[in-house]
Amino acid sequence: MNETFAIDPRRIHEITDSGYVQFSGDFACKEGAECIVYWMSRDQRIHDNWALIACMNHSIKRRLPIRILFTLVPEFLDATLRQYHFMLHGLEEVQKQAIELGIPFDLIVDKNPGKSVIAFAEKHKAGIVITDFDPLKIKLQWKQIASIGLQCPFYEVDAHNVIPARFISQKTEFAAYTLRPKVHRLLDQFLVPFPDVQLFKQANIHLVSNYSAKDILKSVSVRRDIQPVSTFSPGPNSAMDALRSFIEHKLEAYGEKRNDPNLGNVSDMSPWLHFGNISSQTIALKIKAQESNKESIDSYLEELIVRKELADNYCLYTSDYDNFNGFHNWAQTSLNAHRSDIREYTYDQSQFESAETHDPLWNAAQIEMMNTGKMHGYMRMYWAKKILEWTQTPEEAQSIAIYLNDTYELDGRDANGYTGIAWSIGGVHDRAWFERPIFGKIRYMNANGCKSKFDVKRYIAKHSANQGGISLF
Ligand code: FAD
Ligand code: FO1
Repeated sequence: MNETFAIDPRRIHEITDSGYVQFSGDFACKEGAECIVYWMSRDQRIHDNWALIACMNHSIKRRLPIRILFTLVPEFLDATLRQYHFMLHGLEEVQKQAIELGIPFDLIVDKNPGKSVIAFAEKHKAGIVITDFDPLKIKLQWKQIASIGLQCPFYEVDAHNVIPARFISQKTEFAAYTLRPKVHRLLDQFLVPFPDVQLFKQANIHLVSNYSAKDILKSVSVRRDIQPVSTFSPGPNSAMDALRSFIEHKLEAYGEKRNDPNLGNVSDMSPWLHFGNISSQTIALKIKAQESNKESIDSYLEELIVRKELADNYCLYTSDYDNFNGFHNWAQTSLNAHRSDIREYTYDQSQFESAETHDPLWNAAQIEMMNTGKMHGYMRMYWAKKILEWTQTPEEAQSIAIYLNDTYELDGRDANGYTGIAWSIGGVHDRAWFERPIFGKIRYMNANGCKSKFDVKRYIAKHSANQGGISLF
């Protein structure tokens, strides 16, 4: 095949030692190169992946084969066996799909990914290294190390957002209402069908899929007391199955029922979106094409595009996305004014972790997360806000919420999580509400509010400690 695929250059930035430079013109390539490397990280999939499509274009233009590299760190934020099990089984499938296209897929275990990509590029005489976009600090550090040592051009492609995060805004957006008009203005330019990469094939006869998740799991040093869950099966194929099932059975009533944690009338896409097993653009294209309830389609796309991409914007431009300093001034002032308010209840991290508060509704949410690896979205707001109410300081609350979220959620360690917790505890992307103890002007939520929304007793009964299912402790 010799014609290249269409890709919007606004997705692409060159990573230079003076930072990220909006791409223009053609990719430079190192002389005497023997391959093009896709350093895969956030977007763990072969299909509908703009970073891989960019590699294919340069493979075609320069007649150089692609190699995919995944650098596995033995520990990643608060990830446990649960998340590594999901990710590595997903990567087994990704490797198989790469090999179907004749693309070698290497997985290297190294606590310093930046260094291992430099060595890999040298070993395979890479002419270009392309990686995918990720706003988390840890990933920016990895790329910083790589960019210093790489002896070839290094590019980043936003394969995670429908509208590239670095392009849609150059600052922290105040709230959804400031980002939404930009999304709606640009959506037609970016919500476009993906090229079919099946047309791309590399002649590689001796490729074998030689990684087993089981073996690699032995080399990671993570907590193993938090078991894998059977509620979500990993990988791109399962992601597509779940999407089809959502469209068929739940999309119609999404608008009306999505906030009722007893009904589970949500897409459950977040674990696969987090690990990049499916692109939000693929989901958006399929949802938009449905002849379904317009209010449900609109509210789903609002969450999938505006809310999700607002989270990337927050983490990209607010390096304090995981701490108190990231909150708006009004929120910091207000929370500070209530630091010495009496807390009727206070719990420490381990009491929260073992769902031992006085509140059966909160405990049920914690148990749902520990048992299934995914707490219902409505309950996450209540869950985080109660941690603010039952800890001595907002800093402690945020740190406990992040720890629990990133330890037990399959979709944790994600821009959506840091932003969701900052929204709940620090009013980020929210407005000031009338003043009250402890919360100050941060939006308050209580069990009565939940009772007016859904059958709280039923939710508690379903997720109680002595309920059947995986043993908790
Ligand atoms: P659906 O309702 O089916 O939505 C589809 C997709 O839209 C989601 O997968 C997600 O990508 C996006 N989306 C939906 N709601 C939000 C939102 N509020 N913010 C950003 N994107 C959204 N999401 C995570 O992916 N990982 C987390 O760790 C996480 N932690 C959270 C913690 C708190 C305290 C709060 C308030 C929210 C958190 N969220 C997190 C956001 C949201 O709750 C989840 O994305 C959603 O519940 C995932 O389930 P779903 O895919 O079934 O959602
Ligand atoms: N990305 C990597 O490139 N290498 C890893 O070893 C790795 C481990 C990992 C474990 C749990 C988890 O939730 C995410 C992990 N990621 C890893 C990052 C992931 O691919 C996403 O890029 C980010 O977490 C989302 O921003």
